[in-house]
Amino acid sequence: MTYKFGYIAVVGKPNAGKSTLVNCLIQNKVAIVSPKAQTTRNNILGILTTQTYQLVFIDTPGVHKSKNALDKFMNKNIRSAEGCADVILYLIDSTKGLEDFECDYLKSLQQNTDVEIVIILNKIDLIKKTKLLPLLQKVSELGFEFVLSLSAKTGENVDDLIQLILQFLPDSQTKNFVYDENYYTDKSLKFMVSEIIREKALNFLNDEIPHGLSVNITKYEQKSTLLIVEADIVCEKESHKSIIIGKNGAMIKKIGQSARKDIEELVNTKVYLNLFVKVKKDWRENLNFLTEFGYKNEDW
Ligand SMILES: Nc1nc2c(ncn2[C@@H]2O[C@H](COP(=O)(O)OP(=O)(O)OP(=O)(O)O)[C@@H](O)[C@H]2O)c(=O)[nH]1
Ligand SMILES: [Mg+2]
Repeated sequence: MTYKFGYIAVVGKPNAGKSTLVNCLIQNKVAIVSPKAQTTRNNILGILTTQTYQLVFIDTPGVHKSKNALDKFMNKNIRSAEGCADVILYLIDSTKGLEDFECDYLKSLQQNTDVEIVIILNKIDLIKKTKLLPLLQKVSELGFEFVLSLSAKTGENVDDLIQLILQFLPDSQTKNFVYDENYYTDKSLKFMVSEIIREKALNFLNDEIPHGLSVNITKYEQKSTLLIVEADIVCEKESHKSIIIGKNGAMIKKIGQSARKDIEELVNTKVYLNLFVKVKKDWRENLNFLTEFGYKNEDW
């Protein structure tokens, strides 16, 4: 029997569907998803293990220009994922097409890496196949050989992607898996709990609070069959705080109820969840806050 192992970086613009694809590939939810741009902030590993291969997908934050310290942290994550990958998947939202800045990004990626880059035209469930032709043309003009169209949401063509990735990875006579076969992510349950709360907040709140939200777990205690979690939802303005709390606390209650349900499924025990809302002005610029919330670069 021969075995294969590889790291696969999943990159692309915010909202292209990277986290949805990683969840679909590993058939487990490791990364939160929302219609808002810049949902993912940390690199998250999604690990797919079978008898004969282990594929480690690195979900990354969306490629964007740095405006603040949090953006720099996110962009550094993308570069480190590209640096350690055996294969790079570049996701494009087919309904949006390819922007000029993405073409520049892709050209520099081609020049700076030796590994195979697969271009993925995602969200094909939303678009007629004939509408893909101009995009396919543009991608081939950029000189990319491997292009696959799929839907991360419905799973259409996702098996083909796995087969393509496997072709790029060398065979090994020994079982060269790096991760324990029982794990499907590198992240702790505590991290995933904080992300679930952030996902619910992002999904329930409208565009008035686009990116400036963070979740900080202040208490995480397992008491026999009950997990006690206390967390701060941190925003940047007093006006945002009122929106998050909602009329008579209705919004925070909705976020809490929905998060508790998902957390209970994740940890498989009853959960007591208590949420608070805190204002920390300009926290995305403040290195102390970023470190406190787990967004830390080694060189800070
Ligand atoms: N219809 C459809 N929607 C999709 C598909 N893939 C992703 N989406 C939706 O697109 C939105 C963004 O998806 P995410 O997976 O959060 O995108 P992302 O690339 O991880 O975004 P960031 O983390 O912000 O960089 C969500 O509303 C998803 O449900 C797809 O194949 N079809
Ligand atoms: Mg994401």
